[in-house]
Amino acid sequence: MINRYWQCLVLALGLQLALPAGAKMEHGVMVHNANARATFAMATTAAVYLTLMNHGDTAFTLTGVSVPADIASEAQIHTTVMEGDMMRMRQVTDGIDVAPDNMVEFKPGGYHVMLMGLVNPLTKGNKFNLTLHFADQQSKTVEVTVGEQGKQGGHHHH
Ligand SMILES: [Cu+2]
Repeated sequence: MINRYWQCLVLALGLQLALPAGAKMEHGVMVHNANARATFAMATTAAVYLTLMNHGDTAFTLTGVSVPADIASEAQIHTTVMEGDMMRMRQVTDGIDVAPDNMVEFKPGGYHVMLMGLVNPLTKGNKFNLTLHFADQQSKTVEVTVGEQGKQGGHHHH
C-alpha cells in the first residue's frame, strides 16, 4: 500500500514536470484500481472498491457516486461498522474528506461503493463507468473492472 502510494506520487510529480511552466493540475483527485467483484446470478447488489488519493494542495470531499442506468438504479457510499459481533453497512451521507497527500482505501470491511438494483449480474472482465461527485461540484469518471467472484460471506448485506 505504501509502495503503491509512493509510486503514484512519483508518477504525479513526473506528470507535473512534463506540463508547461506555470500550468497547474486541475485538482488532486486520483483514483486507482477501481474494481468490483463478479456477482451471483440473482444478485441485486454489488460492491465496488478503489483507492482515492489527493495529490493536490487542498482537501476535497467525496459526496456521492453514480453509475449509468443500464448498470444499476442507484449507487451509494457505504461504510462498515461493527455492532457487537455483527458487521453492518451504513450509508455515508456526510461525505468523505481526503486531505492533501492522503488517501482513502475502499476495501472489504470498510468503505465501499454499493450498487443497488443491479440491471444485470456483474461478470468477470466486464467494465463500466463510475462517476465520483465532489463537494466543489467537480466530478471524475473512472472505469471499474469486474474481477473474480468474492468469497461467500465476505460482504454482508443489509
Ligand atoms: Cu454496502
